[in-house]
Amino acid sequence: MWASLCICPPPPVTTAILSASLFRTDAGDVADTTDLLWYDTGSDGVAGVDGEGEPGDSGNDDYDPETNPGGTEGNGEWDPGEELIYDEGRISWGSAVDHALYLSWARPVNETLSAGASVKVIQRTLLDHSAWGVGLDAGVQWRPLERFSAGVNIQDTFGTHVFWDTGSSESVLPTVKAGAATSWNIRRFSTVATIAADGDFRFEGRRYASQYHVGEASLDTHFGLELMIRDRVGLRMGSSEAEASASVRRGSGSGRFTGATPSAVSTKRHFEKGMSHSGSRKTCTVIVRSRSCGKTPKSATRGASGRASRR
Ligand SMILES: [Ca+2]
Ligand SMILES: [Ca+2]
Repeated sequence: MWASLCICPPPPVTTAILSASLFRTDAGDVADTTDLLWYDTGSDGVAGVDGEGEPGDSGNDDYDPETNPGGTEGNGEWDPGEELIYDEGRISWGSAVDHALYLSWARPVNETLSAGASVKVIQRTLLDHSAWGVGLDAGVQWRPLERFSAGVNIQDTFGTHVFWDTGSSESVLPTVKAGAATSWNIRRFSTVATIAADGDFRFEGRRYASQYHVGEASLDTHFGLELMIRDRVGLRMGSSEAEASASVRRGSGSGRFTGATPSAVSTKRHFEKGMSHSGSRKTCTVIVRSRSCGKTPKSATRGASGRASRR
């Protein structure tokens, strides 16, 4: 949640940046159920009965290669609505691994606006099969005030297309993420408070799987509050898709609002180190080239790296 919230507003991009990031995620114990048997009842789920309005049924779901080739009952294929017969002996287990290479670019447009884009190449392995995909993310950030920023990020801008070795393909429809954050110093308690909110707008018919929906469009929201005390301990609370959470984090990341230098340096070291681990997710980021346009190069490096490493 916090990664998507970007609770620490990134500093303005004052340097043109090119970077490369490599992500790896994996999941074990993925069930392979392709050997399970099923009741070939048709999409209505009832043997000997013709469903109405079900895909391929048209009032008659009995499969016949000549008179009803679209029938789903007795066609020897597992169709939506047909019940699987659970048999543990027919289930095998494997793993799923995703690798994603991001090639990112960002640059300032003017004093308050910056823009960036990432091309992503995806290699996916699921059980005994693999796939390749490619996609594009693009975004803009607007920072009219020192302590306020807003941004829009269009993920999978043209749809991310994944092609499997089975000959099938799938695509991910674009997601529009829009958000804003503001921070202010509470000097009396040496604390920086940050409030952030963003929303994921999707157009893939998630309906009741989302928080709000109208037709094919849906919205999921994220809200967060962080209190960074003495630039050492961050107290966080918030909600993601209406599920509340809280955490404590150590160290800085919002030093921009308290002097910038320590956190900028520590973040720079982080990326110089090259790799971080978070559960089964690993990230490697390399700044390929940066061209200074003046102003705060350390902060700019930190921001561009952070932008490149989020997904
Ligand atoms: Ca039937
Ligand atoms: Ca069937």
